[in-house]
Amino acid sequence: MHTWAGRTSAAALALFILLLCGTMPAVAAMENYSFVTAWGGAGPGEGHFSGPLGVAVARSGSVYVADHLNNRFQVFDARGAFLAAWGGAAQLSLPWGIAVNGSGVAIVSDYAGRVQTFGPDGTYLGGYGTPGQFGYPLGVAVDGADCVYVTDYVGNCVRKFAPNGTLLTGWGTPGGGVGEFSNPYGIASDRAGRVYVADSGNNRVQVFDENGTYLAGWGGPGARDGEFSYPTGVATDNAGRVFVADYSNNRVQAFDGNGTFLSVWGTEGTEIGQFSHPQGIGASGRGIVYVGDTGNSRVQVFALAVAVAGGGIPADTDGDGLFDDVNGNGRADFNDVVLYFNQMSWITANEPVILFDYNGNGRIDFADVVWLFNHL
Ligand SMILES: [Ca+2]
Ligand SMILES: [Ca+2]
Ligand SMILES: [Ca+2]
Repeated sequence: MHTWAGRTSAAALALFILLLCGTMPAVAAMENYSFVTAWGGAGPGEGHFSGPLGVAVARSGSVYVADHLNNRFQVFDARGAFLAAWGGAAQLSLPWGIAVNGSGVAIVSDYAGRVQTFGPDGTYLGGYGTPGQFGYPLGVAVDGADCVYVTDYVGNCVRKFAPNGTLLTGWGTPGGGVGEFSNPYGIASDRAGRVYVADSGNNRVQVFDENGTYLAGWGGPGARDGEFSYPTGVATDNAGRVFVADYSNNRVQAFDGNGTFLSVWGTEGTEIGQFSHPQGIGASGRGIVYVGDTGNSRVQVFALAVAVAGGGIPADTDGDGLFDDVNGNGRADFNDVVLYFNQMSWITANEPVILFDYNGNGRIDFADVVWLFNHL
């Protein structure tokens, strides 16, 4: 009798699972971003901010932040350790946008209408554009060829410069039509050479090729998925995702390069994962996002973690920013060590390495397996 009942239950369960699978509606892939770490706090000291605005990630992985009211920019490692602060009131007046080219040169826009460049040691090098050329240079981006793109917030246009500073082209006029702008704010370039502009006053993102030909656009005013309320920062990761700081909605949205909605996170507030009028945004790797959480005087970091070998979404069980629960079952245990050891190549190829590089040497290796085992 007992056996019969057990068989019936198993059969019912199997049937239930079949029915469940058969009737599950197709749901668009939605990505989940996890909080990794945050740093900052209000003030003039090293590692503190007074209105962090533009955020850029260098090829080295260093994170550059335009520290607006402190008239400087600061450099951090990928986890937020302070490396340097450069500029100062004699050199920068309320810096806004920032980008870093392939040689580690920082390109910084400021309220005085300048786009200035600084070497990897902070030395002032020169600039882009001529005095008075910009109404209000704001967003700065650099492409794979080290060409520089600048949005002009009041001129309602984009200008593109060669690495040597020669003006190559420009596009945009005031308005709400295709290719027109209303206070263009952030700008980003992806690996395919596409240029993304946060067209803040039109509550949309517009995409252009490297010569300014319009390719795509998405958005509209509102607070639903894919809508914006004054989008400010825009950034791309190495896999072509587009991240937008949605200023008045106090959130970040993620899209693919054609505007397909992938994810959204954040509400207004001061807690972890909440924002106060975020403006700057930078991205690196596959889904690692650095947000200039302006009103909270901090940078918050988020990353896309995906399931490893059929497990759940990996997680950080103790809040140190390292994902020790590799199989996503809610705890760090020996199964995580085994899975990690068996999937090192896959993790390297598919996960944000920063989350799984326990010993911080920049790669996934056996030393991390040992670290995870010892961490149990
Ligand atoms: Ca952890
Ligand atoms: Ca686990
Ligand atoms: Ca490692």
